Amino acid sequence: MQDVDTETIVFGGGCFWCTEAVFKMLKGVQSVEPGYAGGKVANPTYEQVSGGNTGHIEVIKVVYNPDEIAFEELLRVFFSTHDATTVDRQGNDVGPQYNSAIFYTTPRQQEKGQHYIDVINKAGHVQPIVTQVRPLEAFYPAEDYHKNYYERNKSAGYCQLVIEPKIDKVEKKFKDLLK
Ligand code: MHO
Repeated sequence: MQDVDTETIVFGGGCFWCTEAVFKMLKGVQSVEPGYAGGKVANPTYEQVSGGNTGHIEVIKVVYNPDEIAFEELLRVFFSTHDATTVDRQGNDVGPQYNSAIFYTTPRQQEKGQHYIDVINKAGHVQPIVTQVRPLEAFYPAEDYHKNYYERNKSAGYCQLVIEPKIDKVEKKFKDLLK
């Protein structure tokens, strides 16, 4: 099957084990791949990125069919499942690799992403959203052992404490978007 109808978006929303697990649940999402983006170092390793000096952010590359799931719906799930108000951290995970970011691949995604943030920030009900909206320059896939991490390690402490609550939230809040 040719992928003529799909679009790609790259999201940074904290640890990519979490974001991968969440976005794999959604209908219209054809693939989710953890990796690194936003920095200057080519083909970085997890250890390099964890060191905090590569400029890279832990991200997922999401390939979706916009006829089955709207970009706005992906944005709703994205902003509901991570804290977009903290710089250089996501919960207990601290470092620039945990920054919130949208790496767009189309002008429409840029516009919709920025608009979504502007609306929330203008309403002023929460701390300002600090999500970076940037063009995707390069995506570097993560090492194989990061792929399907949640599926393969459900009993690990991090998965139970940090990832499972996000999964539960999506199951309840976004029933209509599930596979
Ligand atoms: N604090 C977590 C983060 C993992 S994530 C892929 C850990 O080091 O286990 O950044």
